[in-house]
Amino acid sequence: MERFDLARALVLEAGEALRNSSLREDEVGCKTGYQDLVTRWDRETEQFLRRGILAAFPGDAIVGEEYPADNPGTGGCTWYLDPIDGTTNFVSQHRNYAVSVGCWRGEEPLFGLVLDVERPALFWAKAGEGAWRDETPLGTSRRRAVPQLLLAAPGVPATFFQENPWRTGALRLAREVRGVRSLGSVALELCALAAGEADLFLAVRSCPWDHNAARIILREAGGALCTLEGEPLPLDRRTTVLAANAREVLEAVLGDYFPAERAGG
Ligand code: 2AM
Ligand code: CA
Repeated sequence: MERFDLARALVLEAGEALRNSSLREDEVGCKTGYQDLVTRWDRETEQFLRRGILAAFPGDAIVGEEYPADNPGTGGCTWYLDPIDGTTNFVSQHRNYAVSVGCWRGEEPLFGLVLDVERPALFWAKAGEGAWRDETPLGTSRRRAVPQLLLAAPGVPATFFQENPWRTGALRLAREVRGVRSLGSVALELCALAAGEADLFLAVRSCPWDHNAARIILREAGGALCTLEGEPLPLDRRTTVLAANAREVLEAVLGDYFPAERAGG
């Protein structure tokens, strides 16, 4: 089986198990604090994905949220796994969470899959072949002027409330766009841009497993991403993320709202 077909089968099976799951309070644990949760389903789902991938492609490397990246790999491909993106939503709502699987060969994107588990809807893209939600082709919105744009911001406290170097620009942007929405899932919010249902995305902290699948989908749908310094998004470390429905919108917002950061100041 090819990597994409394997990934699709694993993601759908993981989603089925999560849809049927129930969670007791004593199965919810804290990582860095009470706002940073992990459940037995995060761990079991990541183990399920890891086992399936390594059984078929033992030389591949895996970077997942819940377990250390212990295998550097010999196959040249790296998989980025978030077993549950939106764990807080999983715990509190049992909806608005995703299974996210991205596969890269070095710096070259291969494919990304993001399953909106409860909808259910599978967002997917193979590099160079467009972006899809199930069987429907996706494209970003045509909105260009800031007052027309809907801003998706998954991490409200970190982006707008806590001190950070981008806060002044983020607050002004939030005031000047059409509206701000926060679903609480980096992967689903980037896919919302791919589907034309939001126009801008801002996160001051996002990890490789959060965005390395959805960024492929967004690029294939016509969108663009970079860091708040205007650099290409790194693959392998936590980063800020600015994403837009089009490259020209990304450049304009970066220049207007985050110019000092871009100049390195
Ligand atoms: P998670 O559900 O996999 O933890 C919510 O704010 C979004 O940001 C979710 O996509 C969440 O992913 C992610 N997130 C939560 N805490 C984070 C952190 N400390 N660094 C980076 N991303 C985080
Ligand atoms: Ca997660």
